[in-house]
Amino acid sequence: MQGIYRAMSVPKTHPRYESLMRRERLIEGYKQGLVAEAGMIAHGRGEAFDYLLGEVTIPEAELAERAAASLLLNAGNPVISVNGNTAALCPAELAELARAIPAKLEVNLFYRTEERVARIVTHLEKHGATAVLGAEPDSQIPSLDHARALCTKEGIYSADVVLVPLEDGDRAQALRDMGKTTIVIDLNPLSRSSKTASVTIVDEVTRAIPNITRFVKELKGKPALAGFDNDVNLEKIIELIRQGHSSV
Ligand code: PTJ
Repeated sequence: MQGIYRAMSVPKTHPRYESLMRRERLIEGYKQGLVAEAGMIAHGRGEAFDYLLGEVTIPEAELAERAAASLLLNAGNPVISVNGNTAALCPAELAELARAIPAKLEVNLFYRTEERVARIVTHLEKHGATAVLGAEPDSQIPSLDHARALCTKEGIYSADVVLVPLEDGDRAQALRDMGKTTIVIDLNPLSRSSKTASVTIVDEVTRAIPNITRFVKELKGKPALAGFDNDVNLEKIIELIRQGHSSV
C-alpha cells in the first residue's frame, strides 16, 4: 500500500500543491515519531478552515502577524512553544524566527512522551535551531494536568510573551491566567485558544511563521505598535467565512 502511494507524486501544477505537500510533510513527521496520531486529525480541521478562507493569508491575518512581531520584539523573554505538528511542518522557519527576534524555542506537547520531545528537539536542531528547551522541565504551568503543564523556568514559565502555534484551549487559557501575553496561530477563529489569546493569527502555520519573521525584520528598532484589537479582528474573519470568502 505504501509503495503504491509513494509511486504517485504530486505535480507542481496541481492547484492545491502546497496543501498536498503539507500533508506529505505531516505523514513523514508522523512516521519519524514527531507528530501525534491526533495531530493528523487536528491538521484536517485546520485544512477545512484554510479552505474556507481561500488558502491564502488574508489581510486580517497579516495585521495580527504584524502585531505579533511587535510584541515579540518588545518582550523581555519571548518564547516560541513548539508542538509536533509545527515541528514537522516548518522546523527551519521556526529556527529562523527564533534567531530573528531573538527568542527561545521550547518543546511543549499536549500528548507528551519524553521520546517524542527528544525527537522534536533533535529535528529542530537539524534544521538550524540552537539551545532548544523542553527536554528537562523544572517547572509547571499551574492548574493544568501533569504532563501538559511541564515546562522550563528559563523558558515558558518565566516568559512574558509566548507564541503558541496550534494550541489547545486549556493551555492557552492557563498561560493567560499566569499573566502572559499569548500569540496563538490557529486557522479556527472560533476555537477557545483563538478567543483567549492576546493576538490570534488565523493563518496556516507554514505561512504565518515566515510572515512574522518578515515583520520582525521590518519592525526591528521601530517603536512598538499599538491599537490591535483581537476581538474586532476575529469578528471580521468570522464574517468573511459566513459570507463564503473562499476562492479555492
Ligand atoms: O504535538 P502535540 O502533542 O502537542 O499535539 C498537537 C495537537 C495539534 C494534536 C494538539 O495540540 C491538539 O489536539 O490541538 P487541537 O485542540 O486539535 O487544536 C489544534 C488547532 O489548530 C485546531 O483549531 C486547528 O484548526 C488548528 N490547526 C491545525 N493545523 C493547522 C492549524 N492552524 C494553523 N495551521 C495549521 N497547519
